[in-house]
Amino acid sequence: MKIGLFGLPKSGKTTLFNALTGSDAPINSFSPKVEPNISIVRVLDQRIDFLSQMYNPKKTTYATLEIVDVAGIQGDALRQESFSGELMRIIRNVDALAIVVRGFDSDLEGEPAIEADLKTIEEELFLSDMIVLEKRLERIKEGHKKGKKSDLSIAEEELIERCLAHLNDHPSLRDMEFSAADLQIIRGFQLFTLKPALVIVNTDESRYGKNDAVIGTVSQLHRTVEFAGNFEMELSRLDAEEAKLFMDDMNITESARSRLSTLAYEILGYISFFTVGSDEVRAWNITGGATAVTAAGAIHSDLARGFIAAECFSYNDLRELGSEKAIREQGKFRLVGKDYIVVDGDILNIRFNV
Ligand SMILES: Nc1nc2c(ncn2[C@@H]2O[C@H](COP(=O)(O)OP(=O)(O)O)[C@@H](O)[C@H]2O)c(=O)[nH]1
Ligand SMILES: [Mg+2]
Repeated sequence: MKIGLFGLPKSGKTTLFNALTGSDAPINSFSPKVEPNISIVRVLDQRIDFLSQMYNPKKTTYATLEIVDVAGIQGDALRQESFSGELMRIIRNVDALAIVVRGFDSDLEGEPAIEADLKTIEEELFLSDMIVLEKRLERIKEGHKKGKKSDLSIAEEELIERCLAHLNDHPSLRDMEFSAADLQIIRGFQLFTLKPALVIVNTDESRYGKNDAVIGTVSQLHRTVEFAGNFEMELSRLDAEEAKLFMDDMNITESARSRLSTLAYEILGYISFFTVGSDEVRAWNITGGATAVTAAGAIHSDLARGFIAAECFSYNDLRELGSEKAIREQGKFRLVGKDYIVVDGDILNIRFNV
């Protein structure tokens, strides 16, 4: 799961990157080159902690989150330079966008302008999608002129024209309806306005918790979360106990990383299932609504190919009843087929034969 921090220069993206990943990337750094900060972090999950204690495995593997922060160009550079093609290319590959907006006073820009900044960013994403679609359409049409025509290229042409028409009077493609075939084509374009997105209002200690009105407005468009970026960055450098004291002080109940991962799962529609044993306790991500055979495939393609059945019980039952033995005795241990829809917190053991 890859999340890209995206926002205007000096909105605190790198500060947040450090807060979320415990990294030490330079703040306020300008670089003529687009150098992404990339870090892979554990998705904190108390369920894995519990399972690891219970099974005492050789190895415990958490789900991971890859966070990408792109150092843009100097703050006073022209707007189109801040969103250079290279930056856009890096960000285009992420699974979800975390749009960062400045919610603190800045020496240069003054008071926060959360809604206006968000609008600027949305316009940028919109324009970038328009350009991608137009370029692609141009290429297809050229190909057609040269006689390079296929069912796929005809379908693409038709779909792109429909998208561009939609964008004529809509701010994004999010509210457009797509068939399964459309989606298959359009996925390859990695369009920004189709990517799951959340908004991070990056505020400071004095404003934290006082942005409810603007967050309410922004929430109508995107899932929104408020972080006190600088403060959270300092927190990430403390040990857990110290951090807890400061968090209580600010009324922060959960670390920034934990809140971001929860939201990311939500906007991506992901759920977790677990595999357990003396070798390894491990968390896996799949899309909600996925079947047991898809879950098996997430572990290894052989498990999907040779799928026979899955042994299944739920984390909550295990937590409540205390052991696998009790689960069996209470009739909570099930054998499910390939069409079983996996539920968040399922513990699976795939039986397979290849
Ligand atoms: N007051 C305050 N300043 C912040 C916060 N987050 C970032 N800044 C400041 O904003 C400036 C730009 O931060 P940086 O993380 O480099 O922004 P980026 O350009 O979006 O990566 C730096 O001077 C930071 O110290 C915050 O939460 N509160
Ligand atoms: Mg930066």
